[in-house]
Amino acid sequence: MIGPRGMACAGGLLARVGSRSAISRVVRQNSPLRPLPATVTAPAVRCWRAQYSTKPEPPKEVTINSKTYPVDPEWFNVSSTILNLTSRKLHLQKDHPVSITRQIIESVFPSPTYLAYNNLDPVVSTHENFDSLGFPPNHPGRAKTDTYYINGTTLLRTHTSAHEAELFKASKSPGYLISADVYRRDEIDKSHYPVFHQMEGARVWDRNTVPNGDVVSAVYKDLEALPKHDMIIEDPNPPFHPDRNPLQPSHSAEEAEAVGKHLKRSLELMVAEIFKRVKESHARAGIQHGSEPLKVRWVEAYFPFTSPSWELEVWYQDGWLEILGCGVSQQHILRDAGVASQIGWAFGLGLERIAMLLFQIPDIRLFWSRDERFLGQFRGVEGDWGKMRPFVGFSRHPACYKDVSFWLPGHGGGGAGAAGGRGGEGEWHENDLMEVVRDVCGDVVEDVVMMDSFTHPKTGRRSVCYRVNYRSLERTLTNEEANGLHERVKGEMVGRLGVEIR
Ligand code: FA5
Ligand code: MG
Repeated sequence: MIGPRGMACAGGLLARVGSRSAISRVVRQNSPLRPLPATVTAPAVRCWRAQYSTKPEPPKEVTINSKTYPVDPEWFNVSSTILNLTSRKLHLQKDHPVSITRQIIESVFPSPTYLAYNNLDPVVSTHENFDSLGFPPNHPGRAKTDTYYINGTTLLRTHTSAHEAELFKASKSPGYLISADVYRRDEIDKSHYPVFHQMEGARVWDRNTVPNGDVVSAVYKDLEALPKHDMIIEDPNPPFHPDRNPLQPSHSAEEAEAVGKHLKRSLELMVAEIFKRVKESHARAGIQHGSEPLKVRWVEAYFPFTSPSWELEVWYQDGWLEILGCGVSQQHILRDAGVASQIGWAFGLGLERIAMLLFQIPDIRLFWSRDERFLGQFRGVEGDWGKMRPFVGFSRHPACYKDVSFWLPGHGGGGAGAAGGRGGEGEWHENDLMEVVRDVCGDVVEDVVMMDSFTHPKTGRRSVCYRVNYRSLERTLTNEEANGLHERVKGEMVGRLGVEIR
């Protein structure tokens, strides 16, 4: 499966911007590192370790959105690349596609039933992000390899659900919406980015205030009042399932079923609204629509804070794209928030994923672009959705992929986790590699894919091979530039992750 190492650029060699100054420009733009020569051999990388490893000394404290937090060097793992993104708030930028998408979704969940919160702080406690929601102590989401920590009890929220407890407690309206930036150490590909935007929604009914204490009738009455839609949606799932998707002990079957139906219809109406906008914008741009029918499906899911739970997926670019997770809220969250008599649902969706559908944006990195060729296409759309048009991509620049094979740190025996997975080989986790790639290369990497993994039969050491796909959205990368970046990635992998390049 592994291609020859050091494979030449697909097209990069033909690129015409290759010059020394182009290389140093990339170096300066993309990282705080000094430039390395374009080609280095593995042993050389190893001796540069001290010189080029840039794992920065953690600061004593960090200030995010004008609040200052003490740093614990044992926990701190937020790179400056990520810290710099905490101020961007794409969901609030006028005419930004993430903000436009937020507003369209808000229109489907109107006030006063749903109050909108768009300015909640991204720094939360481990209690808010995990404990209050019933995440078990050993949940992988808590690991430093998955989450950006400031200290042992303070982190960058990994999802908008971190605010559920406080908003249920405030209980200002029967429903709420949150939009916010969220942070995850995650893989690199076209639909994942370490900072993205979520929208959370919730709706409750109170047994103490609905007529006759009859929640089921109250929910069905509200369901009846919702508009209908004519989308065909695949949903083979039962309202709950004893093993796969259980009913909560304090809910009757009728209650869970009614709440689940209201939840699904509400979210389907959101999707219907998005697709109505897509269709109109295509018509405006003269694009024929309708040859392929819209495909949407519900699948069963699991979240510690809902049961039963589902995800909604949409067919996009030849695959199922997960756009949201949702379910009937765990009763303990409402009880702990002091509103035990309420029952309801919650959902969390990825705004970029929906914006990608809405505007036909092919790569999640584009949302962070400050390039006028990107931003200019949405100007004037906020407040006038009739101006919406599909995104016209820039010409696609050639990809340039490079492989890196290395021995994982630690000597043999690691066995357990697969190389891409959690645990096993001492401190190794794939997300650490992703972080190094982002730190060194910024947004010029399209994806990083594991190509091969094997364990040496005698020593028990594990070797893996990853392919890094270099492709800028904005310009052509030369083979020379990609080589320079790749060598620096390797140097950092040695210095920071303790791997041994093969
Ligand atoms: C959650 O974050 C849950 N908090 C959602 C939820 C809320 C469930 C309330 C139940 C009740 P999940 O990790 O699946 O779930 O993320 C939700 C959505 O965020 C995904 O469906 C996807 O659309 C988007 N998403 C997840 N990871 C990324 C990423 N790295 N980049 C962009 N979008 C992402
Ligand atoms: Mg999910």
